[in-house]
Amino acid sequence: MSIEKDYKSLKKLLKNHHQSHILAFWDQLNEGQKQNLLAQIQDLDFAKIDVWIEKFIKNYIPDVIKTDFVPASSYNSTPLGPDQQRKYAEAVKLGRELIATGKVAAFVVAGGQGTRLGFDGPKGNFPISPVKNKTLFQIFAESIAATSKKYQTDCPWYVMTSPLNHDETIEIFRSNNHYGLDKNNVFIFQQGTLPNFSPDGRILLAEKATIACSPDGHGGSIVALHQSGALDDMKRRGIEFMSYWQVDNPLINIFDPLFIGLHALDKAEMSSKALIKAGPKEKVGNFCLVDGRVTVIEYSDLPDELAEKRNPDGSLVFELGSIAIHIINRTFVEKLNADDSSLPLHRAAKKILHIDENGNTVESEGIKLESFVFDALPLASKSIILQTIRSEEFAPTKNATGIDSVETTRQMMITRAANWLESAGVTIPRKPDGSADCLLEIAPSFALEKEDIKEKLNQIPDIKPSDRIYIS
Ligand code: UD2
Repeated sequence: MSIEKDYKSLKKLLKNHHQSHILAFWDQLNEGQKQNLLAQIQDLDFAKIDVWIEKFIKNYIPDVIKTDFVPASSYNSTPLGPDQQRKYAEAVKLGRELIATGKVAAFVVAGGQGTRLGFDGPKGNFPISPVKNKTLFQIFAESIAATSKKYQTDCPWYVMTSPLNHDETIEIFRSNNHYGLDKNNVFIFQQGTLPNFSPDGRILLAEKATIACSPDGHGGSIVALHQSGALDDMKRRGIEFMSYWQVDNPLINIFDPLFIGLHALDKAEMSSKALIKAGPKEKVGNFCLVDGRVTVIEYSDLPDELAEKRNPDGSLVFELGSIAIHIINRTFVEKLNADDSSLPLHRAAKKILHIDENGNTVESEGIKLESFVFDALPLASKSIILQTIRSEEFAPTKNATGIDSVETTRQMMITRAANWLESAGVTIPRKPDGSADCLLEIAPSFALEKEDIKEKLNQIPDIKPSDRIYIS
């Protein structure tokens, strides 16, 4: 069909859906721009968009949180009693076997915008390590390489990007020689996007020939894993489990035999790690049981009186926080795609850059829609939760300063390194407040867990106050 014919039919379609303004600048566009804009319009699913506009914009009523939910139960970070001790030991053995036989892949979601950090470019390229200034991607890559070496296997790595940062991410991996990994074992793929809306339900334009879109949330990974061919690639390699984490957390223990083993022993389809929340309103999801199914209720959706509710011993009733670390079965994601079980959308009112009716760029409040991967948990036939220890595994870099910032993450990396060394018998100089009086960094190739240090004590130098020490 010619451009003009397409234009006419799409103009009619847009009129029927009250979105005619998308073609307002048509006469000012060159041929390439016209084709490009028509292709974007053709990609939009107006039947769904009409429903979203009704549900999330015109008649928006915040989801009523069901009152009949209770806190979810979990495995403790260390076994409670001899039976559990035996089970944990069995799980670790099984987890190690699954890693060694190439059944587990690494999967990081890195498609977000990272607006809060104020860093230009993919967040994975943010330099974070306290001594060597390694980037998040490099730390993950070195952990994956060290695991592959330890277990004498190839651990493939799947990296989800979005159209916002895909090309840059590819270039970062290429120019860093895939951080020494075999590039055939690194699969970088893009998630989808959803259009942005004005508060009165119009689809916004980013430019005269470009519809304003945002990544469709980390829940978009379920469909993107399928559409990108990542699931097929996993199947071909014999991968059964994905170890899922977020790009902002350098303390992640990507291949944790205990977590993988418990998940597999309990025949779960999607499982989670949790930590005890630092306070009632910590910005992490809350693990609950809704109709008997493990469900995450986001911090912003948990009513204050429930968030503050305490047990007689003073602990929070909803104390289990979600830190977005999961084991997900490949077959579970295949099933969700085969059944077309799309995850629910969530609405976020945010400042959005777009052009106004005169073609001028403006920033104003609009509506973004996204899905969350944890909404797949209630769809899993079985889901377990394993508690972990904050100082061991969770230090998200979300903000430039303050809570969950570059500074707190670096400090937690030093603290963990100091704790690991000290538990192996190394003397760490400490400040009066108990924090390490030195900058420390342990390369993943040296130790993936604290037990790895004991065998290498002779390679560790004396550590004096104010030292900067990199142990590799
Ligand atoms: C997320 C969780 C929160 C808690 C916290 C732990 C949500 C809604 N909340 O909060 O419960 O677990 O993390 O740190 O998830 N991403 C994509 N594509 C997207 C959007 C995000 O790949 O379209 C990635 C992003 O690159 C990052 C991760 O998802 O790795 C989390 O995104 P975030 O920083 O926006 O999540 P946050 O802090 O709201």
